[in-house]
This record gives sequence, C-alpha cells and structure tokens, in this order.
Amino acid sequence: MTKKTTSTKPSSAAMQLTAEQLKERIVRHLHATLGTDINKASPQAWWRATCAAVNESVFDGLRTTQREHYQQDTRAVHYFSLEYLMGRLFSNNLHNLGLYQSAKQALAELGHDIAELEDQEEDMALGNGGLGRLAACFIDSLATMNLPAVGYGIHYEHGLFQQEFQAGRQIERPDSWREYGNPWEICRPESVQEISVYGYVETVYDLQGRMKKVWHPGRIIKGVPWDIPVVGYHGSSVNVLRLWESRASDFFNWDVFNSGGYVDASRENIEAETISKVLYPNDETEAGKELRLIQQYFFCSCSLKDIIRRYKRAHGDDWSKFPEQVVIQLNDTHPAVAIPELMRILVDRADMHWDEAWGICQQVFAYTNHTLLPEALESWSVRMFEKVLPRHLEIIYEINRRFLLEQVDVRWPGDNDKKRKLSIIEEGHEPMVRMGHLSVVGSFRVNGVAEVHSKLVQSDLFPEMVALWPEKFTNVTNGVTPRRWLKACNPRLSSMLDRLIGSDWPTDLKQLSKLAAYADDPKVQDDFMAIKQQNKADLAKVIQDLTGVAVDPAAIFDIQIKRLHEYKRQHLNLLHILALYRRILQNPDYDMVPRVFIFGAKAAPGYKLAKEIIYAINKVAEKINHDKRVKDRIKVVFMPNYRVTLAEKMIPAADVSEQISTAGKEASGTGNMKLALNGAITVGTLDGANIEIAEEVGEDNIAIFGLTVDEVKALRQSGYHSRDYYHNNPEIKAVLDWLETDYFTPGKPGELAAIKHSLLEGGDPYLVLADFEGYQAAQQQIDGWYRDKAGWAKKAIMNTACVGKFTSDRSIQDYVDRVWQLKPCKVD
Ligand code: 9GP
Repeated sequence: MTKKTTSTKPSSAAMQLTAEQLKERIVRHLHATLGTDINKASPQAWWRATCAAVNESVFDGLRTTQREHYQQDTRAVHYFSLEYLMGRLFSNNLHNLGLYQSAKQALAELGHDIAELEDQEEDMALGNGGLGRLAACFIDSLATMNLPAVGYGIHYEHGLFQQEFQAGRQIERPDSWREYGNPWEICRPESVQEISVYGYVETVYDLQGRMKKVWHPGRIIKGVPWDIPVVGYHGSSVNVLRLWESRASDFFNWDVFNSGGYVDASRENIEAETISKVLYPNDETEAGKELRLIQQYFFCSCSLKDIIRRYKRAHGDDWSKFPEQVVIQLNDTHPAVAIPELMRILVDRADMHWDEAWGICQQVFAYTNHTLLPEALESWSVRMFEKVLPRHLEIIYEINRRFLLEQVDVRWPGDNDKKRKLSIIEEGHEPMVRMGHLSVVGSFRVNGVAEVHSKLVQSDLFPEMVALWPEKFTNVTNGVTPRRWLKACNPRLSSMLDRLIGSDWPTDLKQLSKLAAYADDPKVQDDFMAIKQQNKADLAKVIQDLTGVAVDPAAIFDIQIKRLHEYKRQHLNLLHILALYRRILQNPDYDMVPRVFIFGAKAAPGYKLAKEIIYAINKVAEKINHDKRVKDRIKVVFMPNYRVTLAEKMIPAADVSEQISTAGKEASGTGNMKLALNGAITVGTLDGANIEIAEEVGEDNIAIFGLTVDEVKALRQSGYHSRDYYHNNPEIKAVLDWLETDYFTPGKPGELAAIKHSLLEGGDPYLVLADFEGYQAAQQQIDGWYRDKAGWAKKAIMNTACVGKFTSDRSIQDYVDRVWQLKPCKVD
C-alpha cells in the first residue's frame, strides 16, 4: 500500500483563484512583463503572460516551502542526475496548482484556446529516455508528498536532438529549448559556484609535519544555478530543480585579457561554456569522452558545494550533523565522482581525518543502478582521469587500497582473483576506473529498479559485494506520476474516474482498484471504450498531420514507444509486420483485425544499426501503406521526434503496448506502466517491470511470450544458433530474405540487409529469432481478444484498475523507507 504522506485537498491560495482573478493577472503580465497589448500580443506572448500569472502562485509556494524547510532544519534528499526529461511544464503546473480549469476559462474569455497556447512551449528535453523521465516523475512525487528534496543536474543549452526523417532516414537537428528564454526558470547569481579541473597535485608538509596534498588546478569554471520550481500536486510543497550552467571564471578571463590575449580569452570562454552546451545523446552506452567526465564532475562539485553552503548556514563548521541532514541519491553511476569529491572537500579542505571523512561519505550516498548492459557500465581510463581530476584519482586509489585491504583481503585472504575482480581499478592494457564499483563501495544502499533487475544486480553484477555487504542491496521498483500520465494527458478518462471512484486517485493510486468492480458493467465498458475511441481519433489527426498517413481509429492501435535499441527489439515488431503483410499477399482474404502499428523512437546518432532499423521500418511503412491489396488491414507509422509531449498524445490512445525486450535486458521500463495505466494491453516478455505488471493485472489481461531470464541464460550456455531458426521456420526465412531484395527500396537491393546480417552473421545477440514464434502467438492472441468487444473492454479496464502499484509516489515511499529515512514537512 502507498502510505499517504500528504492531504490531497486542494488547499493552497492558488486553488481559490477564480478565472476572473487569473484574467486580471494574465493581462497585467501581458502589459507589465511582456510589454505588449491585448490587441497585438502574439500567441507566444499570451502563453508567456499566462506562465507569469501562474508563477505568482508558484513563487509563493516556493518561498513558503523554503522558509519552512529552513526553519525546521529538515533532512533532505539531493537527487543527483545527469538527466531530467521534464517535457512541458505549463499544463503540469496548472494541474498541480489546481488552476487548470480557471486558466482554461480565463483564456477562453480572453479569446484563446488553452490547448493552442500549450503548443507554444518547447519540451524541456534534458534527458535521453527512461532514466531522465524517471527523475522527472520522482521530483514531482517528492514535492507532492511534501518531502524536502532538491534535484541537481545540468542546464544544457541543447537538450536531446530533434529528429526528422529524410527519405526515411533519421536526421538530427539541434534542440534549442530556451532560445528565447524559458519562463519557468530563475537564475540565481547569488549562488554561483566555482569548480576546478586539470592541473597537478603537490605534496606539502604543514607546521606539525603532517603531509598534505595540494591540488593546483589548471582551470577554474563557474557554475551558474538556474532554479526550476517543482510544484507538488494540490497545494503541497514547491521544491527546486537546480541546474548548473557552465561559464568561464572571471578570474581566468581577466588574467588572459590583461595580457592582451583576447583570442585566447574567448577560447577559454568557449571551452568553459561547452561543458553545459549539449546533452550526450547516447542511451545505454558509455560516452567515454573527456567532456562527459567533466560534465559529471562539474555538476557534482557545484551541487556538493551548494549543499555544504546550505548546511553550514545552519551548522557552521560542525560536520557531525551532516549525515543526519543530507542524503544524496546517485542516479546511475553518472554522478559517482561526487564520492571522491566529497572526500576531497572533507580531507583536503576541512582537514578531516580520512576515517571520519569516509564515515560521513558512507552515510550520505546511495546508488541506483539502471542497467546491466555491459556497454552502459561506465569506466574511465586512469590516464584521462589523472589528466582531468588528478587529486580525485589519488583519492580513488586510496579508497580502493583500503577497500581491498580491509574488506576483500579480510573476507578472502590472499585471493588475488577476488581482488582483481572487485578492485575499483581494472588492470589491463589501459587501466580503467570502474564507476559502478566505486558507487557500491561508497554508498550505504544500492538498488535496482524492478524486482528481477535488482536480483540480477546482486547475482550477476555485484555478487561479491553482496557477500561483503548483504544489507546494502535492495529493490525499488520504478513508478510514474499519475498526475502527468493520467490526470493531465487523459482528461476524459480522468473525469470518468473521478465520477466512478472519487477524485483521490491522483495521490492515492491504489484507489484505482475500485474500478475493478465495474469491469463487467456494460455501461462502464462502453464509456471506457468510447473514451479510448475519442483518444484514438485525436491521435489519428496527429498522425495525419505529422506523417500524412490516414489511419482508422476503429483499428487496433498498437504502440511501441521507447529509445531505439536492439535489446528493445523494434525489429522483432517489424519482422512480425512483414510476416502479416506476406500472409495478406499470399491470401487476399487473410482474416485479421485491422491494426495500426505505431512507432516512436530516437536512435543515438552514432548507433548505426538502430538507424538502419528506423530506415527499414519507414521503408516497409511506405510500401504497405500504399499497397491496395492490404485493404487497410495494416498501417505502419513512425512518428517523428518522439518526446514527452508526443507520448502524452499517444499513450491515452493505445490499445496495445509493446514491451518486447529480451528477458534480462530492460531493467524496468516505465512506458509499460504509463500505457497499462491508460488501459492498453501489454504484449510483453517476462522482463523488467513487465513481470510485476503481469502479477498485478493477472494473466488474462496481458499477453506474455518469450524466453524467461533463465531460459535466455540456458540457451546462450548451450549455444544459440540463430541460423537454425532461419532454416527451420519458412516465415522467418522468407521475411529476412525479403529485406535483402529491392522490394521495399526499388532499384536498391540490399539497402535493408543490415537487419538480416545482424540476426544471422551477427549471431542475433538479442535472440530475436528465438522469440519470434512466441511473439507471433501472442499477437494472434491479441487479435482474438479484440474481436470480443466486451472481453477487450474488461481487459482494458482491468489494466487501469490494477496498476496502482506503479505510481512514483509508491517508489518514493519505498526510497524513504528503505534508503532515505526522510520525514515529510507539511507546508501551509
Ligand atoms: O533501461 C533502463 C529502463 O529499463 C529503466 O526503466 C530506466 C529507469 O530506471 O532506466 C533505463 N536505463 C537507462 O536509461 C540508462 O542506464
């Protein structure tokens, strides 16, 4: 059960605002903030004026919350994340303040449609995918649950690239989310920090003859904080997301300037500003670049100094309370360099004894692992680390020396293999710093993000660490905020829920279970499916606008939305589409419920095969959508530029949710939760949180297929030969061979051959062919289920009714109970 830590009553001053009062505010801001007039203001100006009007309430809440936290000297969690995929904030803030209806009315009376103004906002896409969106859901829950928290990250000038298709191929365009400023953020020059990189370390002796290390940095960089208020739902706290922007330090500028080096000075400026320039667009792969390490260190160092500044304001130089007041959650290993940085500050700057400093560190940090993919496990070459952060490398060596001596050698005396395996430094031709090992050694808790994933973290990734510290490891299954992912994005279903089960569900999602009592009620079934139908009609318009493809809302809307990656197996979906198409060509009367296969996915720009898969899907779509023989039984669309805002339009319209990763590869998934919450039926493998979704909704309401984690391991061990499947299954052979012809790319045979090659010569690393038959059977099951209208409606309702567990409020409560030990602080 989700424990309720907050009242759900809309109680803040903002809630009492009438449309009339809001109108007055909007017009006032149109004049005083935007300097324009009702008669000539552009939609952009109206949108900004409305944001400013909303901000009056947001800033009120922010001030009150900060005052309360300061006065009560609360323990707080500090969420360190290189990514926050926030999407738009306009409707989210209005909903959370309880102002959406008043604003809608106010704008209507001023002659504007709120939905049109919403489209004025660029997505704040400071993240790649699941990990970044999870961080955004978590900070929403933290504020809603009145938990003192600060999110820390980077104020990227360019977020995730915008995707276009040219002749079916992905083209990346820069994202400039704040080209003309962003109304939600506040610059805080009073809290600027300075950080250092490069240089060398000197060993000196103080007057007592004690050895000290002095780092002489090669460059100093300024971190300028931008605060984005995070509004809790219905009159709860307003927390802060603090994002750091890098600038050249004044000190260095002047130095070079004064000696006449104007060009050099601007080069330094540019280099410093490069740090927060772009988000690395890779997902699940390590960047391995010096700039990326500097980005990580930059935001960790700025954030730690910020935390310490705030702590010292209340406690001066008394460090004893620090672990009571501060907990830092490391979102993946990206911020792991915070561990040696805090050690450096305590030992070198605060003159603390190593043991005392290490004691503090180990009570402060907790680490969440989000992936088992070997290519995503970060490690930095010792050479580069030494160049960028020479003092930190020394500290890591010392942490490692003590760990191997005091822990590993005590537990496994003389076992050099164990030492080699557990060492934070991986020896080899190019010695590497293993950030995962550092994170585990330096943290008091380590969690995975779904039951099965947490088990695999323990059994496959860090078994010896578990032997050393069994109590360190735990699980916190991910969740999503129902405020954005149901209340705001699916207003029709939300109103229906309010009518049927009351309006407490947005902060107490288990209430949804009350819906189960209506699952057989024909009226409720009709209403539920009518809403789905309207949402599908809305999406059909968006599809037409974005892709030019006309789709029929009566068809099954089958949706796969997530980053493009082999392990997520969009190509398995494609092979199934090809098999259906082939059946139709072979049998013109082939009987199937018409289906629209809808994809949304960005591929990392350097990930060639992922881009080939996008190309293949687009080419196959082109052919099928224009083939009269298909008679609209299949349509395929690839939505360009998939992002949070598009997800909000797609998810409420989904009948089928594709969650088809190779078992053991998807740590959790969160799209699976959002889709089920909105009444989509999952076709999925027993992977990540799919397993828990299946447990909650029951086997009648989900189509599970494919190898389990154990079966995947066994198959690999016994030797997997993808060619056997190719030769033994004529349909597999036919569709793979088809891809090699020029059927889909007239005059250019072989253009789509990369997929076949990866599955045959490449050995099919994600077992696509092994799961093909099972997948097909699951899809057949879906087809059968959909023909029974009442049966389908029941399944859809049961999905919404049974997924209350997957609210991010429950995840946060689990973190509070299992990791953070945090108390809510009610803000009036
Ligand atoms: O791939 C995981 C995804 O399964 C999970 O839902 C998400 C949030 O925990 O994190 C993703 N991992 C990453 O984005 C990078 O490790």
